[in-house]
Amino acid sequence: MKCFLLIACVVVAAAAHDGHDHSHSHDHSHSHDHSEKSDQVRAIVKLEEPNGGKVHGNSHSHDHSHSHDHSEKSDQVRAIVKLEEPNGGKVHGNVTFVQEADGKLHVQGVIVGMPAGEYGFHIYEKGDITGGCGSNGEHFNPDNKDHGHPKDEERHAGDLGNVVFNKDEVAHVDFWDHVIKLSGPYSIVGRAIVLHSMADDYGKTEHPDSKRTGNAGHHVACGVIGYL
Ligand SMILES: [Cu+2]
Ligand SMILES: [Zn+2]
Repeated sequence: MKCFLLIACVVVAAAAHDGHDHSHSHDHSHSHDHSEKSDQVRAIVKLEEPNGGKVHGNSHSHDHSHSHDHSEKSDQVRAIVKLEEPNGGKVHGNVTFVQEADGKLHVQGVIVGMPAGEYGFHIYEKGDITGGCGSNGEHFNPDNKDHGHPKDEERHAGDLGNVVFNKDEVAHVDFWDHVIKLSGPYSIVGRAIVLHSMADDYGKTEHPDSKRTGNAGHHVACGVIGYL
């Protein structure tokens, strides 16, 4: 997310992207384009002026060659999300995602503002937070599975389990996930992450919402994941 000389800055998010790459080799025939809604890829953005609103920074134009730069880090893909509670709530935090060489995604960050306890932490299919934290669709679920524990075979890709807040209302998030990625059909970039009001039951209870949402209550804080 770049904020150079801007009053407000944004993450452009995939609102309804299925992650598939439709590469047509027959470029001559476009007459059927967009006839089906399913091929339509859309995005949305919510512009906001950050707290304090102090505009600063310089727009560096690194137009010279970077070909030899980042020789060690060039394969490392990273993303970040700033979680916020809508309407001035106190829950907030930053979480980063680093794609490791073994394919696992390292999820690391700090979230503050919830009483001691466990709270569901999930990726949602849409990056639409125009309606607060409630407009981002369902759990990201490209394989059409039931809700589950992150270590289960049967789980939504977006099921990251619970985060644990201590008595100081701080959660130190630090784990690896083997399903979500930062590119391809399991990419979480452009989608929303949500912190719930209750613990995720991992799809293991008789509650009617258990297999769909983990019965984790409402959406307290959220943010849209963007490349770092
Ligand atoms: Cu959820
Ligand atoms: Zn789920």
